[in-house]
Amino acid sequence: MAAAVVGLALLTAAGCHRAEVPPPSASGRSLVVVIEGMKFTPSSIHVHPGDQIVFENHDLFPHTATAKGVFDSGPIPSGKSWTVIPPAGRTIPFACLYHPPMTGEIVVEP
Ligand SMILES: [Cu+2]
Repeated sequence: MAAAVVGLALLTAAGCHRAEVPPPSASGRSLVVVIEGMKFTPSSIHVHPGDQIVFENHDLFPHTATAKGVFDSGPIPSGKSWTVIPPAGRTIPFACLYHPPMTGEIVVEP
């Protein structure tokens, strides 16, 4: 019983900072793209297959991370994040649906 309580406490402590971010897959890394000041930073992200990208919205209003036909975050509210594992074998341009000048690209390296 005591062990279970300790385990729960550890889970809670580990999960409190970014509870919304799923753990990376066994083979993947986790890279963060900050959305702030109407920009994606970095705007060009190089990843390997299986890596996940976490889009964190630090602005005070919603943005999206949208690559038409590939992925669409939907609105990411202020202070929230959204995670995607991009498909392998291509370069994926993306943008914010609300602010078309906000663009970036994901280069998935072999
Ligand atoms: Cu936007």
